Amino acid sequence: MIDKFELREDMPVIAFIGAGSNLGDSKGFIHKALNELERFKGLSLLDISPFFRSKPFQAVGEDYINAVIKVECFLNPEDLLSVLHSIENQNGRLRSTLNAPRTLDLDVIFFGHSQIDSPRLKIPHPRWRERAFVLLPLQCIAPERVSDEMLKLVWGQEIRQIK
Ligand code: PH2
Ligand code: MG
Ligand code: MG
Repeated sequence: MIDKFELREDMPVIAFIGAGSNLGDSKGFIHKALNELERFKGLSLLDISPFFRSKPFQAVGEDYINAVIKVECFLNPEDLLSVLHSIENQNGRLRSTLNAPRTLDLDVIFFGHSQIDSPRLKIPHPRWRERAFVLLPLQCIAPERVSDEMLKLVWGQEIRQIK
């Protein structure tokens, strides 16, 4: 798949990816995503947060497992999104209704400090500040991106670190 993409080896960008799953072997799907990301030539895995378990937020189904992944990215953001979609698809992701339970969801939270607002991609992720399942894992690997003020606003969302 990498053949389609132009690598920008001169200008890698640090990106953060939110991973979530609430269907099937959730931890297994996130581990598989990490393996896929690691093998991918246009990305290097820099860090992974602990895993967190949380109640579905504005969604239904089983509890979610969530984590945030830090990568060095040699792709443009649109291509990164395509890579994430293909990893989701390989892991049985079906797209039925909005926020339906899913085997694997990989969202770009940040792409460096870029702000992108295209029909296909919005970066930073439009709802990252509203979600304890993004803020708590992110704080573990990028504390400079998360303030106490932000954490106060998600206080009350049911979430706990599991590993
Ligand atoms: N993802 C959603 C909607 N709600 N809730 C939790 N706890 N974790 C998620 O990853 C999540 C969610 C849409 O992508
Ligand atoms: Mg999502
Ligand atoms: Mg998504």
